[in-house]
Amino acid sequence: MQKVLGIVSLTLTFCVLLYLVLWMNLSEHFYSKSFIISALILSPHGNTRLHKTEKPFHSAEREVNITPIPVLYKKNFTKLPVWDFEDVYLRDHQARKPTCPKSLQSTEDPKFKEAVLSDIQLWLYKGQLNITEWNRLAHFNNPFGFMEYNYNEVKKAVDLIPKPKSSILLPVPEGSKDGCIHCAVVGAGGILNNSKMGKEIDSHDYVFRVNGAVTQGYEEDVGNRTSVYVHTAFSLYANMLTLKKEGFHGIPQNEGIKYVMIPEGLRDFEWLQGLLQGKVANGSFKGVRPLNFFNGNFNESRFYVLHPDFLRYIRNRFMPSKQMQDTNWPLYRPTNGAFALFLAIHTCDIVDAYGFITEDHHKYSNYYYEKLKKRVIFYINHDYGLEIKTWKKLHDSGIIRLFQRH
Ligand SMILES: *[C@@H]1O[C@H](CO)[C@@H](O)[C@H](O)[C@H]1NC(C)=O
Ligand SMILES: *[C@@H]1O[C@H](CO)[C@@H](O)[C@H](O)[C@H]1NC(C)=O
Ligand SMILES: *[C@@H]1O[C@H](CO)[C@@H](O)[C@H](O)[C@H]1NC(C)=O
Ligand SMILES: *[C@@H]1O[C@H](CO)[C@@H](O)[C@H](O)[C@H]1NC(C)=O
Ligand SMILES: *[C@@H]1O[C@H](CO)[C@@H](O)[C@H](O)[C@H]1NC(C)=O
Ligand SMILES: CC(=O)N[C@H]1CO[C@H](CO)[C@@H](O)[C@@H]1O
Repeated sequence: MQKVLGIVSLTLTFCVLLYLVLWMNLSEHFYSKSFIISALILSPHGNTRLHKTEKPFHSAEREVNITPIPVLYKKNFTKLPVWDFEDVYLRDHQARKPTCPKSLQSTEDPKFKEAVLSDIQLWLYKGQLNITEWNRLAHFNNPFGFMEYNYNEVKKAVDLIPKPKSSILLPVPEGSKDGCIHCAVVGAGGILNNSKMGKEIDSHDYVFRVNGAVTQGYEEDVGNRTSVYVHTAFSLYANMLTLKKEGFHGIPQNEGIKYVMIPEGLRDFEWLQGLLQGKVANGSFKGVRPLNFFNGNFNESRFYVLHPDFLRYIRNRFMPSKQMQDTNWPLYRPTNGAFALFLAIHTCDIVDAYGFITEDHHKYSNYYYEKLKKRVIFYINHDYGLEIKTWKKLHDSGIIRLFQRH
């Protein structure tokens, strides 16, 4: 038996190598230097050390007549493939420059300072996706890129996404005394049950919420304001169906609210096309009218879609999981709450996190809005142990303040 397994795995390895060699030859006209798969080395801090080539990835000479690269398939890789341009991200020249002396961006924490890119491109919108960009992003699995997808399908959707008037999600509030943006990010953790944190949460300049952001009936514990609502197509759709009796009658509607979508996979691009054109034409949400979920409060100028580069940067530099090293690698991604928290870290100066997972999570219910205590459900596509450690570390190093109970 072992012998057979050995032969099978050898053969598989050989096939993958052969495929890569062939593919490298095919794609040589894109990259002067062929890519190298290097091992992803996780430092104890959680940062990623990646092999880098001497040459930057974008090179302007090869813009003419290029076509999308041949499709790469997740199942041809037994662990996360790491390309030499893995850790290269789009940057935003118009990124916010904090005016706040106490901004978390000016932390002395050496590990954080080394990892953070304060001008990382946050948003994906029309015109950004051309073939050069596609051929870079098609190397990364969703939601970190477009591996296995079709250029025309994704491009059709991306080219409908309105370009934000400004890269800056949240302005420094008028009349601010310290020039700082104070944000609360509220996860759904059961730790908030009976916490009486509502007033404190609402006293921030801005309140981020995510997924099933039920507030009605839980105001004392979680507050009632929402300034930024972070979601995926699935989280909107599923929470609307399942959380009605918990008081989730629709997504938050506060005046001026900003909606931020995490494009999780192809179905999100299908959803986006439906949102911006009327009805979803294909896929899991076929026939759905996404606009209905916004109860007439949808406004293109307050709608944002996160860029796959931002999501990959968060995974690579702050939340690389051991799961990326096994065959289930394509499943792993940080939770929507994690992306929301890192979005706040990149758009606010002072960030307080509530309802995020802690070491003592077994003491609390899974979600704050549950009537009966339920254990925290660990889904295979997330690494909860890593999230616990990450929030604790950010708290201990003074980057964020994490709500904990003892
Ligand atoms: C492709 O898009 C990227 C990112 O938006 C941009 O930097 C680059 O100049 C574009 N290339 C072409 C040929 O339009
Ligand atoms: C939140 O609650 C406060 C006080 O209970 C109320 O004055 C305010 O209108 C509520 N805000 C929203 C957005 O519901
Ligand atoms: C989506 O539907 C349209 C029209 O029905 C069709 O032309 C297109 O190929 C479909 N795309 C996918 C991905 O199925
Ligand atoms: C959309 O939001 C912007 C910015 O808040 C506002 O100026 C505009 O009037 C809104 N449009 C509609 C149709 O509500
Ligand atoms: C919420 O907290 C109250 C008071 O501590 C407790 O009685 C209740 O069981 C908790 N609910 C859940 C779902 O854990
Ligand atoms: C080299 C190799 O194994 N290629 C395979 C990658 O996955 C696709 C789709 O499943 C197959 O068609 C290829 O043969």
